[in-house]
Amino acid sequence: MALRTTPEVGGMGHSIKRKEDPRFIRGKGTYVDDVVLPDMLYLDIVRSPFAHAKIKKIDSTKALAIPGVLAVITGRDLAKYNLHWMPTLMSDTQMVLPVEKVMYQAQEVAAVLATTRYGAADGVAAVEVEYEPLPVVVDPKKALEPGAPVLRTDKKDKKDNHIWHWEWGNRAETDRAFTEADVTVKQDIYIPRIHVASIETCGCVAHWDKVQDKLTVWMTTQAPHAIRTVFALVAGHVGLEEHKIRIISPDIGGGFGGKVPVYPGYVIAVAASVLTGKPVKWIEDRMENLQADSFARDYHITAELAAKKDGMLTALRIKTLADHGYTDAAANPSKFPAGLFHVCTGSYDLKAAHVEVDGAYTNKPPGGIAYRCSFRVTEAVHTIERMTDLMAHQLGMDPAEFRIKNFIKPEQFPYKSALGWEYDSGNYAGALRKAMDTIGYADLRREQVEKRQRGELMGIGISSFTEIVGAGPSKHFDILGLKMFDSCEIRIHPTGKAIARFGTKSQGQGHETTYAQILAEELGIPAKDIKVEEGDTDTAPYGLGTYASRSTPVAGAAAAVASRKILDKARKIAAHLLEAAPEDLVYEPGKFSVKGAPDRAKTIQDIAFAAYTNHPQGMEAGLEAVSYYDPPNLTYPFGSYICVVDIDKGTGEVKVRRFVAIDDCGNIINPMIVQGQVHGGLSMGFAPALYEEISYDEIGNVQGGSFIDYLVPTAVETPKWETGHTITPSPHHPLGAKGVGESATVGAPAAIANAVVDALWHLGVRHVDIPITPPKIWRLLRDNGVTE
Ligand code: MCN
Ligand code: CUM
Repeated sequence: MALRTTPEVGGMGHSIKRKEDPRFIRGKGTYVDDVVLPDMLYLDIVRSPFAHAKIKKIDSTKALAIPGVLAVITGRDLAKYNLHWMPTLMSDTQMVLPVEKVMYQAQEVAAVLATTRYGAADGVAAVEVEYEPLPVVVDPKKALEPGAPVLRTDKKDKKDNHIWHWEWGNRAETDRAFTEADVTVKQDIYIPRIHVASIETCGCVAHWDKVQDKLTVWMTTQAPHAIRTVFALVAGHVGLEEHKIRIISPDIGGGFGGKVPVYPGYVIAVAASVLTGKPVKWIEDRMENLQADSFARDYHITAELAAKKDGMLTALRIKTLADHGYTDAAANPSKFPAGLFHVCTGSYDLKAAHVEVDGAYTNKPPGGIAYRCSFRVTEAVHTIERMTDLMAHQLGMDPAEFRIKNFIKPEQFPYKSALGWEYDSGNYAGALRKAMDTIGYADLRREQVEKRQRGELMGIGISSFTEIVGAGPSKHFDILGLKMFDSCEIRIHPTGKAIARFGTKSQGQGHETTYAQILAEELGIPAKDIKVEEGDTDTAPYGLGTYASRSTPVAGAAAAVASRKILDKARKIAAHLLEAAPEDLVYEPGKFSVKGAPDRAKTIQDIAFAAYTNHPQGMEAGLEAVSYYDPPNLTYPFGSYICVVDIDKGTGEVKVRRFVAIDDCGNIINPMIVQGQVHGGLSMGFAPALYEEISYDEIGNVQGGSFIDYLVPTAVETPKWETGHTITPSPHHPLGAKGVGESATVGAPAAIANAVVDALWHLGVRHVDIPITPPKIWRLLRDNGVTE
């Protein structure tokens, strides 16, 4: 996907042409930064060099002297309208701009509004801020110690940095199972902070049109309707009511979860447009994106697994400390502060489990957001897959056979897990055996034995993950109280062409293709005659957006249900045209015919025309339907991944020699798109396994704030993926489909980590935290007496 250069930054002749060319006023470009409006102003942001500091003074004099700089906006300016704080998606609060102090490095401090992008950037450099540094809390464990500086001094009654305690499962039963176990394993696992690296960073163009009394915001958001509601809730009191707000999410250059939250830049741009009456553009740069936008993971986990001598697993116990940065801005369903982490019993028939999570505030940007995660399922899967592997090795059993022995069996579905989830369908051994056959598992184990005798380090790692996607049954799933249904509205025009609009928003997942396929299949209208539209709140039906791989499970189901509503009416019109009873008609996609007389038939196109020209008396005209689909359950895609690694004893470098991924997402709508999703997802699982991590030094300086330090693997490092699938339909989804968008990212890291530990087990290595970097492995080899 190519990102267009910004016309006004492009610099050369063509940019001037583009500016003057009316086509580029909401013209040819397809991303937010391509939106260029007359008289548009530019916003750039002053950011804090300190992780925790009082703001003593903000001096704008020099900035305002720069030609083209119109204003410097501070927290005090926003405070006049009570817009300096806003709610997070987890009902915590976050600053739009600070009034008293900053809480993390790179936090927004003030914003500069100028007539050009360069002017705004020069203005940012000229704003002088006087800070008084405060003690910094980086480590969440230290944050919870008595005497730690209390960070959220804005919360009147807050006396510590503890956000919440959450636990799930049966503690007594679990403890009993541990007492009765023959073998137990225990492991600390840290899953570090990482950050998505979408090609396109975040940004918006906000345009308050006084004449129309309407705010239009083109913005990089995965959830346009929810954002509109949040804007109305935050700014309704200053006249921005929901019907006056239009959010347009145009093409998005990758979301991966990072474009779910509301970032301060959006809100300041809106405020600036309302105040000036002019359109305002804010586009963050790469470093701002990496340093200040919300982060994923950052879970400090202690896990324990119990088993009987014969290798039957009995219980799982987990304690986790979640580093949420300075505010809990996680994009989780509101009832689940740790997301769906409690799917951590994974693919195994565990009788007892108990999980506890504590959230802590630290001087870091908001954490707990997203990186292709399905609401903390990456953390859950990494934990259970590492622990299962540890147990298998501890018992001296083959990790594949050990898994097969402990899997939930096909006949146990629908399966109620010890932590309360009802898995819809699965055939875990089927997927694992297929992966083993594809990779040649038995031969690889023989090769490993030979290599080990020669002193070479080779490992084989497995991850047999279960995903949980498609939030959600609205009984349990909401975000800020908004129930997590999703929608599809279909209108069939008189000539038989159609438009279908959805509450979701593709960011590269190919919804335009796959939704059209669903509709074509159901209605018998060729896909090329169906226009799929998403992302405009003025036209699309309300929906909660695209994340947590919910589009197929929820909006995809809505497409099928809405189609079937259309067919109900189409049948009546066909009966009228054919002078037959509706129940005497047979339907095959695109055509109703009279039972026993196949020549007496009407196509969907005939019926569409009749719906506007010749519909039965008493029936409303038109051929339209809408479905707001509330799924009865989540869908549980799964898969088995096997990976072979070779480790260089001299450098500690891990090379992924082969990686076989067998995925099962139920019925597949488009095999090529699913394969693309799996390839991309595997690459985004490979990345944190071996490369990516954002850490902080002791005074909260971010390490990894640019692509020099934050290592995103390129095609050169990334292995060749060998993919395949099995098909176990979801029994409750109208198409038997399950989501797939995040499966591979959720499942892949454990396969790689397990392969590395498998290569080093005989040296006494029991665990390695991701990212598994060469220095980490080199040190382990040195400490275990292996050097070259
Ligand atoms: N699909 C299919 N058959 C199935 C399941 C899915 O053909 N049984 C197709 C779907 O129709 C859709 C695609 O695969 O075109 C992904 O569908 P789904 O699993 O429903 O996931 P979503 O569309 O809801 O996408 C969200 C998911 C998430 S949460 C992240 S994070 C992620 C991911 O998608 N971000 C992505 N994949 C991404 N891919 C791209 N290119 N860019 C992103 O930002
Ligand atoms: Cu958790 S990343 Mo996706 O859900 O947008």
